[in-house]
Parts: sequence; structure tokens; C-alpha cells
Amino acid sequence: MSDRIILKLGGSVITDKGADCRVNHAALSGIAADIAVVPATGIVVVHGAGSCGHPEARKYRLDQGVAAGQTEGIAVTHRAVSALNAEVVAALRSAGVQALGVHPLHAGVADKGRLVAFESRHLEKMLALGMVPVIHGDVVMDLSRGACIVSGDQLVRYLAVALKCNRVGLATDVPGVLDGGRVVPEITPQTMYTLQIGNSSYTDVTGGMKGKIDELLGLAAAGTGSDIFEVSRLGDFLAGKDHGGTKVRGG
Ligand code: IP8
Repeated sequence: MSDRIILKLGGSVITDKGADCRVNHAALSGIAADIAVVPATGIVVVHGAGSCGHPEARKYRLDQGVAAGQTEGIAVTHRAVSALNAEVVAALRSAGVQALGVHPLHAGVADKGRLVAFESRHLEKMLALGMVPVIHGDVVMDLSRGACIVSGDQLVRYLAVALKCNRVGLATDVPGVLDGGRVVPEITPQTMYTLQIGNSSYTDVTGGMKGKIDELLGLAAAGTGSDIFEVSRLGDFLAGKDHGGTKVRGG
């Protein structure tokens, strides 16, 4: 069976998190070049928002839900992440990857901040045609709260199961999960509570590294492990080689 891969690009990799929505074009073209040389296989790209979405989501307090008459933040935040998505798709397409943007606002429904439905039949069809769907953390309508933010990591967990992906990789701006400055080679539910994991100092409405690991441990419990590595090691991950980062496993 050939691999089906979900690759998450961290927001801090593809944007400058300290600036107002500044896209890191150099990082994107390096990533696109790495993906372009992967032999034909199924790849789904999911990316975070970085400075193109988190500041907007924080400003409009989308983590607290949305009431009628206060819906401006939905449009503003979705516009910011959609613009970033267009840049990611453009970089991939210039490298020859048949990338296509897919917006969770249009495909998913949440309840109390968690996805309860996400159409995946169109994604299957794109994969069957050799395309690379490019999905992103987004605002999603929420049955209880009006709207909420669904992180790229939550999407990874949901879609890895729905699309039966056998490899899950998260490219970050650090060499893996760090504990006291050292890369933790493996995390399981048992070892998680022994770790001191730092968090980003930048605006992040979806829980930073801790939120990421919670999602990945949930995915591992459902039977799919994942790998967190520095984006400079993306080629190694895609080639199935050691990437020097952290493996999240079910224990
Ligand atoms: O950067 C957040 O996704 P993440 C999405 O993967 C928005 O946490 C809109 C802030």
C-alpha cells in the first residue's frame, strides 16, 4: 500500500509571527520544492494561521463564540487565513504541485469548539486525481457557540482518520518538542505528564505546542502516530528517513 500523508505546516514556519500578516515566501518555496519531488502519492497539506489569523481571532474573541450582530470577526479572520492559503497554494503550484485550496468554513461544522462534521468525499476525489488539497486552520460555524476557531492541528486529527492517512508529519520552527532545551524523541500518554513543555510568546488562540500534542495524542489513541520535526528536515520526513524530531505514539 502506498503512503497517504498529512503534512501540517506550522503558522510560525510560513509566516513571521511577530509581524502583521507577513508571509515567509522563502520558507514556502523551500517547502514546495521538497513536496514537488515526492513520488506520486497522496499528500494533504494543512497549514496554521500564524500572523494571518491569530491576531484577528484574538481581537474579535472568536474563542468565546459569536452572537448575532457581532459577526464581523468571522469574515475578517476567514479573509486573513484565506489570503495565506492562496499564498501557500501559489507557492506549491509554482513548484509544479497540483495544489488546490480548501476552506474549512465551507466544508466543516463544529460544536463547542470541536469539529462534528467535515466533508471529505471531495478530498478523496482530489487525491484520486493526483491533486494536493491545501486546508488551513479556520473559523467554522459552531452549533452551540455561533462560530469557533478550528486549528490546523484539530483538522489534522480529524482528517487523518477520515482519509485513512498512515503518515502524519508536523513541520515546525523548532527541532521537535523541547523539554529543557532538548528534543524529546518520543511522547506517549504515559510520558506526557513528566514533560515541561514551553509555549509560544506570540498570539496563539489554539493552545500552541501543548494544544498540538493534545490533538496528536488523541490521534495516536485512535491508532495513528505522528512526527514533529523542524521544517529543514521536511525532505527527510517525506522520504521516510530519521528527522531528528519527536514521535508521538499511542504507548
Ligand atoms: O494556527 C488557527 O489555526 P492554527 C486558525 O493551526 C485561526 O492554530 C483562524 C486563527
